[in-house]
Amino acid sequence: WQTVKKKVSIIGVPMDLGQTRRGVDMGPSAMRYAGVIQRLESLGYEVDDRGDVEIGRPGKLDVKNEKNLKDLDEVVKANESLGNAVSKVVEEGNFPLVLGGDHSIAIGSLAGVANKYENLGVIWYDAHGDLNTGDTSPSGNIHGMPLAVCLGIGDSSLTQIGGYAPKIKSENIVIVGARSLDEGEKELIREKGIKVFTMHEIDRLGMTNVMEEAIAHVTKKTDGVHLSLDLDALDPHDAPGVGTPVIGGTTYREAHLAMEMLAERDIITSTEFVEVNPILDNKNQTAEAAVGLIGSLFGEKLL
Ligand code: 6HN
Ligand code: MN
Ligand code: MN
Ligand code: MN
Repeated sequence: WQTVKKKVSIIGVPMDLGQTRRGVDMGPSAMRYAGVIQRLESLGYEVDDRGDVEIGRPGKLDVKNEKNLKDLDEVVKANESLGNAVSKVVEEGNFPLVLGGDHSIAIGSLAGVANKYENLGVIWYDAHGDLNTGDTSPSGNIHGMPLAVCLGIGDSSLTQIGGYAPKIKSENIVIVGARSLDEGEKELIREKGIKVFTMHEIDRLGMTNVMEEAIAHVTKKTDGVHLSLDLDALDPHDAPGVGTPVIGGTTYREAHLAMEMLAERDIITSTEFVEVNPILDNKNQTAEAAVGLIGSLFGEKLL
């Protein structure tokens, strides 16, 4: 009964230089080990695993430069190659599924997809806004900056990855699950009028209404939607293997509901699952949660 579906191309990005907790480079392996390929194949997809993007090793770990951008050169280089790899997948008509790696890799994913659409929408499912720049970041960690970078805000070596900027417009973004925002990020959200569903709205309205509104928002003026899913959006109880856990997150079930609603509406045209850190995990629980969510996003149903 299975119908012919789009081919899914997997790209692993063992990137850990966008932050300072080692181990997130093992995220792609952990999700492969948790059966991501078999999961998609069992849903009737043809899966083509393109292996991993090469990540440079810095001479000294966590080098912070005068720009407050740690390991900038390596992060730029890796995201340029990721952008090229993703761009190729889209040109071949396949669906890009990017496995991270820390969230700095969203810069490369979006560089590879955004110029294939007139107006790309983005759902940023995350505890954080990832809207810092070197000027506002408390950490200098580039994984806290990719959404700003894709809006064209930040150091030009980052915003110009893929050779164009900006990748997306602020009106086509929705952040879901936020509960930790730095001052500069709050200012940017207000200034740009970025739509944010914090945990408060999720508690108050329920995930069903939040996702209805989020989907309406990102589909209004767009011709494609990228889902950037940071596992730390889930509560640390359900996803302990992440580098920057924040208490009070969405439950395992709420996250599945969100994915199931996206599958029903069939709006997602590319995605990445990031921040799985097996060293901080509990018996691969977080990678398994990620693979379960990927299953739901690709249409898995119990009956
Ligand atoms: N992430 N806002 C903090 C920072 O250092 O900029 C945390 C960022 C976390 C980023 O989880 O992808
Ligand atoms: Mn993030
Ligand atoms: Mn996060
Ligand atoms: Mn499910």
